[in-house]
Amino acid sequence: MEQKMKDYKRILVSAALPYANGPLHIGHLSGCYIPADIYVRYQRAQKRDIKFVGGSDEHGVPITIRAMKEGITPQQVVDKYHALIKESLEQMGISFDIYSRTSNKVHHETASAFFKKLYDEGLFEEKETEQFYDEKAKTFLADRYIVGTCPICGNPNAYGDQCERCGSSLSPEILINPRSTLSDAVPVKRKTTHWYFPLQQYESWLKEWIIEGHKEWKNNVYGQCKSWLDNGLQSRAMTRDSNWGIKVPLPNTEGKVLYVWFDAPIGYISATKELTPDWADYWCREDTKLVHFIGKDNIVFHCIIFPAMLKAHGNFVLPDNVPANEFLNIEGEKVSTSRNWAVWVDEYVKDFPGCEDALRYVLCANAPETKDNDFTWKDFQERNNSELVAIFGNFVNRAFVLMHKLCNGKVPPLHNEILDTTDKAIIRDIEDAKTKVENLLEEYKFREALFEVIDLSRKGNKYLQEKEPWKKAANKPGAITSIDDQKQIDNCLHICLQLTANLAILINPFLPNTAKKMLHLMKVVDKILDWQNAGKLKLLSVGYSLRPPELLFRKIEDAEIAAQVEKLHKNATKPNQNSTVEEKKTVVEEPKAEIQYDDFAKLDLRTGKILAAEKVEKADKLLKLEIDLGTEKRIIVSGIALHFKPEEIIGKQVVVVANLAPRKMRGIESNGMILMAENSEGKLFFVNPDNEIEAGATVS
Ligand code: B3M
Ligand code: ZN
Repeated sequence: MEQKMKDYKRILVSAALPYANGPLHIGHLSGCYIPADIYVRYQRAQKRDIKFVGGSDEHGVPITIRAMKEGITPQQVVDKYHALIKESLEQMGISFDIYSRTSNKVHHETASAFFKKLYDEGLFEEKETEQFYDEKAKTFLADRYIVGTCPICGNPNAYGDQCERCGSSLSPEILINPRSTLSDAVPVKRKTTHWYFPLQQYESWLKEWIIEGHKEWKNNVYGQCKSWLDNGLQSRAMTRDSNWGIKVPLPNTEGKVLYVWFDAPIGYISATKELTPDWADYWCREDTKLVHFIGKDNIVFHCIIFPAMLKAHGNFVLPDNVPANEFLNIEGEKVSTSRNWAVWVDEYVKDFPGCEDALRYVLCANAPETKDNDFTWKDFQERNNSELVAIFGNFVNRAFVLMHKLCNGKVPPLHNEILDTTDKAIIRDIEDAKTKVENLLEEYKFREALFEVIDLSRKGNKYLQEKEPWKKAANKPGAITSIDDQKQIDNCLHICLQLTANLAILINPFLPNTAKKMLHLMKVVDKILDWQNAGKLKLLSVGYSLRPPELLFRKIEDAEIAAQVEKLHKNATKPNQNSTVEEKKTVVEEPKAEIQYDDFAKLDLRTGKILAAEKVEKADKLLKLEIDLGTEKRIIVSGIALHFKPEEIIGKQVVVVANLAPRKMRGIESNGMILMAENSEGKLFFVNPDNEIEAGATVS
C-alpha cells in the first residue's frame, strides 16, 4: 500500500538517462527533466532528505548506429553528446545532485555484479536462438545493420526494421537482397546463446504490487502496466551480441554484452554510489521513497522489468511512483530526430539568452501530463507575454514601483486595526496558496500547481486594482497625504510586498532564476525560500528598504517567433526523404493476447487486385473497391480515402480477409477487408506479397 510522505525518511528521485547519441530537445525536458526538477526543488525547500540522480545512457544500438553514421567510434559519440546534454541540462537549471554516465567504471562494476548475482542464483534461462550474422565482419547484426530492397516501395536502401522511404515496418527476413551495412556481406542465420529473464515468474507478484498496491499511479501509467500484465509476460533476453556495452561477466562470452535496458536502470544505483557513501540508505531501506520520472515510452521498463529485476536481486527498494508523462508534439507533428523536427535545447539557450525560465514555464504549463500535447511557438509567445509578463511580472513590478513612489522605497507598516474585507480576503488567499500548491506537487500535478501560483499573482493584480493606492496619495505639489490615507496605502503595499515574497517561495521550484531575481530585489537571503515560510505575512521587515524595480521577464517579439518557425521548417527534412541511420525510438507496442493456431486458421486470407475504386458519397473516409479474387469479383468498402486517391490504387495487389461477414456501410454491402499497415505517423501502406502473383492465392 502507498506509504504517506510522513512515513518516509528520505526521497530518491531519478530522471530517465538520455541516450548520448544526440542533443537534448524540449520533448526530453517536458517529458521528465522539468517535472523531476520541480519536484526535487520543492522537496529541498521542504528540507527533506532528497537526492536527485541521473546521467547519460551510453550503451545500446542507438550509440553504435550514431557512431557509424558520423564515422567515429562509439566512445567518441558518447563523449561528445554526454558533454552537450550535460551542459544543456545545467543551462536549463535541472539541478541533479549527480549527472553521471553509464560508461563509468562504477557502473560497469555495479551492473556486472547485479547480473552475476541473478546468474549465480539460477534466475536466468539460457537459450539458443538463430540471429543474423555477418561472416565477413564476424559479428551478429542488429536489424538496423541490415539493409536491402523494401518489398513494399522498392527503396534499395531500406533497413532491416524499417523502410525510411515508405515508412513500413520491416523485418530482415522480408528484405530483398539483404546485406550487412558493415561489410556488404549477405547476412546468414547463426546460432547464438543468450540469457533470458523469465518475467512471467514475477507476473503474479507484479499484479499484486501494481494492480492492487498502486492504484494511485497516474492513469496513463497504471493503464499501460495493467494491459501488459493482462496480456501475460514472457522471458526477455538480457544480453546481446555486440562489442559495445558491458561485457557479460561469464567465461567464454566474447562479443556478448548486457542488454542496454538491463544496465541502464542500474545506472540509477551506480550514480547514487558515486554521489554518496551512504548510497545504501537510499536504495536498501524501506523508508526511502523512490520516484522515477520518465516519458511514456519507458513505462514498461521502469514499472515492470526493472522492479522485477530489483525483486529478483533482493535488498532493494521499489519505486513508490513513476509519474510518466506522455509526448510533446511540435507544431502539430510528432518530434522526429531523424527528420530534425525538434526544438533543440542548446539552440534555444543561444537564441533566447536569459529566457530559460520562460521555457521552463511554458513546458510546465503545457506539460503532457495526461495526454500528448502540442508545443507551438505562438503559444510559447502568448504564454510568456500574457501570463509571465502581463500577470506575474506585472504584479511584482507594480508593487515595487508603488512602494518606491508612495512608501519611500521601504516596507510600510501594517495597521491591523483598519484591515477591511478585501485585505482580509487576499491575506487568506496567501495563506491558502501554500497548502494548495504543496498538495498538488505531492501528487505530481505540476501544471495545476503552477496555475495556482500564477493565480495568486493574478489576485494580487486584482487587489491593487481594487485598492488603487495611487488615488489615495496627495498628488498636488506641496500637498500632504492625510494620515488615514497613508495608512490605507501602507496596508495595501505591505500586503503586496509580503505577497511578492510568498510568490518567490512558491515559484522557486518552477522558475528558480526568477525566484533568485526576486530575492535580489527584496535584498533577502536564500533562506527565505524555505517552504515553511510560505503562507506567512511577516517575511519582509517593516522599514526595510528594497531595491528599485527591475523587470523579471521580457516580452517575446513577433519577429523572434517568426524566425523560430522558419528555422524549424527550413531545417526539417520531409518524412522519410532523408535516409539517415538515426535511432528508432524503442517504443514497445503493447502485445495482444496469445492465440492458438486454430484461431489464426479461421482466417481466409487471399491475394486480390483492385479493379476499380471510387469515393463513397457523403463519407470522406471511405472508398468503394472492386476486387478481383481470381474466382470472383467482390465489392469491399475500405476506410482509406484520406490516404489514397482512387485512380492511384487501381491495379494494386492487396491481401483480403475473404471470409469476413458482410457489413453494410453507407448503404453499400462490403464483403471482406483489405489488410493495411500503419506507421507511427499514421500513414497507411498496403500489405502485399513481395512479387506480383495471381489473384486468389491463399495467404497463411
Ligand atoms: N535511454 C531510452 C530513452 O532515452 C533510455 C532511457 C533509459 S532510463 C534508465 O528513451
Ligand atoms: Zn519502402
